[in-house]
Amino acid sequence: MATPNLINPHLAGGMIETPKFRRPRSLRLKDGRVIRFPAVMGILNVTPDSFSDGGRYLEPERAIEHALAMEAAGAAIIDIGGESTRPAGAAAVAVEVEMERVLPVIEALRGKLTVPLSVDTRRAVVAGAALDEGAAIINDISGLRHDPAMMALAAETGCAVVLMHMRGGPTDHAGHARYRDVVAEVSAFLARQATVAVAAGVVRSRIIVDPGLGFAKNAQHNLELMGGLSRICALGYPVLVGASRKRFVRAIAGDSESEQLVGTAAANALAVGAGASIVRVHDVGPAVAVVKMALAIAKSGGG
Ligand code: HH2
Repeated sequence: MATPNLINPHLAGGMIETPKFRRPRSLRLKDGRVIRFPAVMGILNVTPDSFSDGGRYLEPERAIEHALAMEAAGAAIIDIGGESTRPAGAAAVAVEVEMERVLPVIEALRGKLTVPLSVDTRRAVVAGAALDEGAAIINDISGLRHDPAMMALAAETGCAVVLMHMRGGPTDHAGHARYRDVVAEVSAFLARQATVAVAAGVVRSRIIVDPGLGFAKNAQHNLELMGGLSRICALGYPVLVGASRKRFVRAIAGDSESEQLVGTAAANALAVGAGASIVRVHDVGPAVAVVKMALAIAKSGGG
């Protein structure tokens, strides 16, 4: 008979059900390539104004070089974006500008890069052109809601999608950071949006969900989402976590380069420990080591 554990009721042998989930092992893309989890996604911002690396990879040659370096360092996905979404009121770029930034780089990487490319965009024309050039994943910070054509594009092409939670748009999301229970509200949104996507024809096994750290969330919300990540993982979709160098990490761990790196590493280790499948990072090499270590602990059978 189960003996109630009076110190921690959650350990009361079988009396209280805690959510059970297993991290998905992998995701198979339409072209047959497989992403094994947990995986590191390397950030390639082809922008002049991204919050931490704006301007560094605006030249196509430098962007291409950086993508290949991130692959060599162990990135399993390269996420290319041509529009900054930083919270300090990022300026929306014209669709032509976004295309001019990302398409030549995607085209140049075809045949050179073996890992899949995701395109970080809210616009269906950009995503469609990127998929035509060889991208395999749409990473849409609006969760396929900003552009009415995005859902149909994802369904028709059979690509993988990242559905991220946010409220408002890139310029005004900070004003929407109000929740009663941020973990419950974000989980409910992600579950609902994934269901909507499946109903629209998006391949269920190619949906990745993302709590959207820093998007319509203050530091406390981000911390609560990190602390409650296993509840989001329990939805059953691979979970992507983008904590890299974000403001809440810098506010807590410190603003120097090494403090940002270590703060990001701590967040990523805990994310993988909680069941996350993908960490989105600027510094791929350190993140690969962190993921290996966190996975080894998670698989140890201890505890
Ligand atoms: N964060 C940023 C951009 N895209 N996509 C997903 N799925 N999740 C995230 O957390 C996420 C994202 C913001 O970071 P960054 O790309 O470094 O900056 P910027 O938007 O200024 O280019």
